[in-house]
Amino acid sequence: IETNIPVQSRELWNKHKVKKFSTGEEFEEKFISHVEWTLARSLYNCDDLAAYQATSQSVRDNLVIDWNKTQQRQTARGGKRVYYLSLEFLMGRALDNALINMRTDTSTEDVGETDETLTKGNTSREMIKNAMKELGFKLEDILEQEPDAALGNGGLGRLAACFVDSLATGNYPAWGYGLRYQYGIFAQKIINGYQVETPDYWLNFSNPWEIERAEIQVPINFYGYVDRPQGEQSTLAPSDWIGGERVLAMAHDMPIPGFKTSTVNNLRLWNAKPTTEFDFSKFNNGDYKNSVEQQQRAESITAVLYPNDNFEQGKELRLKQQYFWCAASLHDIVRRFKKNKRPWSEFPDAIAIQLNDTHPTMAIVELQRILVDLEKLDWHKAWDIVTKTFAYTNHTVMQEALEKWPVQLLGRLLPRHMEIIYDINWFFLQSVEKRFPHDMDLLSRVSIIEEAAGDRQVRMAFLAIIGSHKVNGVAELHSDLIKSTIFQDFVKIYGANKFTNVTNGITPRRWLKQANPKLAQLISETINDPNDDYLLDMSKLTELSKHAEDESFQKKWNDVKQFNKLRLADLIKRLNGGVDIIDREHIRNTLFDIQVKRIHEYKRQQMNIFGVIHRYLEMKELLEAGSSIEDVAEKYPRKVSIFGGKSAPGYYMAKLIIKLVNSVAEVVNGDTEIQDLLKVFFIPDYNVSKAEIITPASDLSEHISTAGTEASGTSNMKFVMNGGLIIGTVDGANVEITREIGEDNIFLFGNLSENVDELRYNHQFHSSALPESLLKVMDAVENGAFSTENISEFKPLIDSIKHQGDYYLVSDDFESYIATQHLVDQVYHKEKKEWLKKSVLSVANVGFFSSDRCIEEYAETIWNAEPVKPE
Ligand code: NTF
Repeated sequence: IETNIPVQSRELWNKHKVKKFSTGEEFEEKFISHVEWTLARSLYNCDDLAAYQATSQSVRDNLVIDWNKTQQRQTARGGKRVYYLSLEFLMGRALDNALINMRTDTSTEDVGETDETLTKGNTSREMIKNAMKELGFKLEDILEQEPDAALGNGGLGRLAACFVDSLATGNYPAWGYGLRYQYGIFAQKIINGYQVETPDYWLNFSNPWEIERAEIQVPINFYGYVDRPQGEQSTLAPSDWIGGERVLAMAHDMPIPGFKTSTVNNLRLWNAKPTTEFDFSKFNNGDYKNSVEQQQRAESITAVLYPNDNFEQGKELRLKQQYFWCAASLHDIVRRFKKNKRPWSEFPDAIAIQLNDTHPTMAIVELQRILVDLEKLDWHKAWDIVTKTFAYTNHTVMQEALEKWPVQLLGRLLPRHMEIIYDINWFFLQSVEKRFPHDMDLLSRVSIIEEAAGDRQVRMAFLAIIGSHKVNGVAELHSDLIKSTIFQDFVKIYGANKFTNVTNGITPRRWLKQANPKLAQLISETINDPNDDYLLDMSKLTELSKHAEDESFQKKWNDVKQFNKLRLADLIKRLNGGVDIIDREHIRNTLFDIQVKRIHEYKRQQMNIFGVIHRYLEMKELLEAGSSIEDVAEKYPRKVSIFGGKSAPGYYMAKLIIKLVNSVAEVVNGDTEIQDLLKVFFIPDYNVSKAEIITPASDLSEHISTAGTEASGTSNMKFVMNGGLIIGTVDGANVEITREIGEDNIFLFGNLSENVDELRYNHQFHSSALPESLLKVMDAVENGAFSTENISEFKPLIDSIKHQGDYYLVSDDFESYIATQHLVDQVYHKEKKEWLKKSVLSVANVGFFSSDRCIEEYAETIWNAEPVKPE
């Protein structure tokens, strides 16, 4: 590896080499030096926030040492590098995760010896917890000081976060590339039952986890025009793009520690800055204010994350974000490649780039531009390199989420890229025409340019397929669906081998060890794995099966669940203004039924709340008919129905669902007649750190999307990993979860995806009778049973089912949903041993859903990349 330091000086460098702390005492020393030097504070003004900052800085120092060594090692070994391009990384908090993953031992590379005790599962966390105590702080309180890094909307962004954890853990030379938004996903407040969005200015107190790389600044152009040498007509020839607006992309790096390895990878996030160039003509015209304002406009590019999940809005600033990020990342990747002076043809052997959905599709076009315009490669040679480098992951089949950009907008913002897209399309359509002559319909169906009446649009998914060598879906059912629906023609053109499946996964470090320390401890004791090796090899969990029916083990298992339910009850009390709605006395016999995820009609939170209303009405009817409360409890035993999730700010129906949940909660929780048999709560501001409390506390969680709409889902995996059972439709990864854990251990219901088209057709053309149970619920809602001021407030929710074709098929699945909920009640309350057995068996067989398995599959079948292990 190159260096500017003269040979005779290097010895001195080695003599003063920085060292990691590896004992509690060394940590304490570090901590205090950060309080004094980094924060310029002291013993007399170190509050919890300062203690969090100093702890994080100290831990970061350790990570940076390993980060540097990892980068040197990966460069020296020269293996294939993987780049994961994602517009969202929903990281959550970093400190606790670092404490769990980090190795405090001085790595074997330089010292050649390791302190055995420090390589054990949880030792570094325990050590720091004790040291913090000695310093006068409680680790748990310190961890609470950290704001979530909420740079994502939901599943897609959280998947990226789990993937970078697994990439580091598997020792892959892999970087994530994203944007450093100043505002993450908005914070959700619930005011009078309505969602209110407030800005999430997460960088308020400086972020100890980022390393600002002021020296890495990439100029990025927008607008302008294209210039070609005199007489050159062809757009295929090297061309000059004369940009009209220029901003700088500045790098910020976040160290990503692997678990039980000294590999620390990098997540590079770009921040937009004005250039130092100054418009002197404006200035000279006395327009100083305007010329400064124009400069400031640059910062707006990375100001805010677009808050839509499974929906694309098509705003110019969003396209600017996408290109800004793609161009900066590719510039960085190409610069690193060029250092090695390898021929361009070896680019795909050195580099794999994974596109997380179509958001980074412009990277395909940008690489082609770099190769043709700047590096002067022949068009076809360049295109061969491009397609061998990229692979694309699709995360949805829903039309409203598929990206399309107006040709007019794209051509104005990125004129050279628009030419290149036309040329890509031209060669592609020519090849199609050759294989399927005279099929004009096919040509117009697969064209990158959609020629709809009015404005022409660029179909980003098609561009991503054409520019990639592999396309994958995120669960088996979904990967089959994309082949038979939205990408059907492309299967015909490229053959089925280009399309593959990699079922999603989650990291067991955060979602088991960190979120559920009690369960993790019980597991490691039970399977006799004191060093937590099962977190790397989840097949070890199958050992648990042996104990599934052992009564004393079941008791311990249940105790952990009750502990976690109490922890959630505390959170709910705090969020409810200190008012406790959960009867702690009976918490063991209270079923916690949870649905937390983005609010979306396709995810059917409306069906869940209709189910709650149905239950409530039935209970009231029984009481009115003279039943005793004991009799009611017999049929409708204790239950807390918990909701949580954000709606996109402009999504009217989703916001109405939130309001309905809160209105129902108010009525039900305030009804003393039903005593404590039913409670409803909407958890405001659902995010990663709340999920870490909520997930371990579920008895039952709901994954009830209309069949064929949820590509995978990942919270389903999290709940199962924490011993919760699932009520769900035959959709997304629920199918594989069923296969892995066994169909006896999951409550499936509802119509299958192959029947959805026909059911929708029936709704459109025959007014089919709605089930009694649902009509009863709708009547109550329509008659204002849950309305406060405006009786017809919830009418749109009813109408969409009754009069607008019931697109999400609530009426078709409602009865089987209610019947299945009834079965759940029976098993939970009457057959507790059966329930606990199902819970244990679920965890025993959840191993497949570790994101480590996903990453191995991507590495083997898509990237052809190998780990680079520390010696
Ligand atoms: C989401 N897609 C899907 O809706 C989830 O089912 C899936 O688990 C995650 O991706 C992760 O794969 C999107 O957010 C998007 F953008 F594609 F619509």
